[in-house]
Amino acid sequence: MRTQVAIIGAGPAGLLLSHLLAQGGVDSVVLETRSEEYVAARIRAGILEHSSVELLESAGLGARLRAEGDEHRGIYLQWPGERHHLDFVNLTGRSVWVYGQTEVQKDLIAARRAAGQEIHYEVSDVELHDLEASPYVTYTDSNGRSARIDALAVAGCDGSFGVSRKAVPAAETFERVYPYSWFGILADVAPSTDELIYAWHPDGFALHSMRSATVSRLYLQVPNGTDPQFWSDDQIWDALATRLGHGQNGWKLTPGPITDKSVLPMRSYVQTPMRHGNLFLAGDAAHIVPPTGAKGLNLAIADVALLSRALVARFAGKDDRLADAYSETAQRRVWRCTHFSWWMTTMLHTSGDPFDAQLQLSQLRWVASSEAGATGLAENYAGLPIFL
Ligand code: FAS
Ligand code: PHB
Repeated sequence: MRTQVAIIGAGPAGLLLSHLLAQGGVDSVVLETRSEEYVAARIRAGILEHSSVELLESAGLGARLRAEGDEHRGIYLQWPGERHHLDFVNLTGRSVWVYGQTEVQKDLIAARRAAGQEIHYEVSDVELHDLEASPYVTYTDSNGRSARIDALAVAGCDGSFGVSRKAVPAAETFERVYPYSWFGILADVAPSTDELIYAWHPDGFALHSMRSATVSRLYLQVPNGTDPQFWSDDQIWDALATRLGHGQNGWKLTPGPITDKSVLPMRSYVQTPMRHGNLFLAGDAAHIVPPTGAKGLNLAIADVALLSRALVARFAGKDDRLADAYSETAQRRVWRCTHFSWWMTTMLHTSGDPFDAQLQLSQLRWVASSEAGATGLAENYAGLPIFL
């Protein structure tokens, strides 16, 4: 098989890249280890920042988002006895949208199918070869047959457990593992809030998010290694109620049937460079952020926006300048989002250390009371323009 770009991974990065390349007249083939059903159903991110929504709309992928998504002006910061709304639109003119990653993935799968995109699911033994000269990818297809794709470039969009990041020799890596995890639940109950509540509490962080008017998404800070089955539904709702301020100023958290439980470890990871010869990394293949800043999916989208422009210029316009600058350009945003996600995480998650607790509460009071502090959070959360 021959193509211009061999894309490894059919998550949001891989599928959006194939979509944007096709719009630029560049053909690609996508390889994915999992089944289409599995990839479509994975429960992950929930927030699209302003630039992501603009990009998806400009790519013709915004119809269902606008119809079924929910535009939010901002978030609430909560701590015992206090709750403050940060209005991103007043502060920065930019909003965010609640639209689950599963929905983005379904829209991308539908768009790629309609375009006749070649996606090979349930492949295995993917290996990258001759990346500095004439790259090719070998793999075993879903029928157990050996196969090969010759390409002009390879896009590593295979996430944090893929093969692409390991194909970059002498890569420099940066990692910070946090001493806690997120226990996430989906519940068939209307959200008890109109916008997200990020709550600091001595018992630990909690987040009230949502997926729709009838489905809530909530998270609890738990120790690493927590077994989701260890917590009863009542214990989960009790802890959420305590941490989110149930009963404070008449506010109530309404519990409901829990339909999914998962524990997500938290780490920051950045690998540089994001290019080696004709291999380009995008999304979780190159970086991981703790979900506190709602940046994971949005950063993948931003990488792909840059990479697609670079590869279209390279193949359609015979101009290598954007491709040569890709890693450095992408890393500026990667580190901005990595810092913001670390800052939100360390400000909101308790460590048990009383000195830390006072620092965290002081930060929260400053952000909630100072327009400069609130604007700083709003600018980063609602997101900076993709093409800085
Ligand atoms: P993805 O991991 O989504 O996709 C990579 C794809 O490559 C996968 O489909 C994988 O099967 C495939 N693959 C792997 N190895 C391969 C190989 N060798 N060959 C072919 N294919 C291969 N972000 C948030 O902002 N908020 C959240 O709440 C949040 N929750 C998360 C929960 C979990 C459990 C995880 C793991 C991540 C979460 N994230 C969250 C981050 C997440 O949204 C990622 O940022 C986003 O999925 C990145 O998209 P991709 O880069 O496409 O990587
Ligand atoms: C989610 O809805 O899954 C979500 C929202 C905001 C975050 C993390 C996760 O910071």
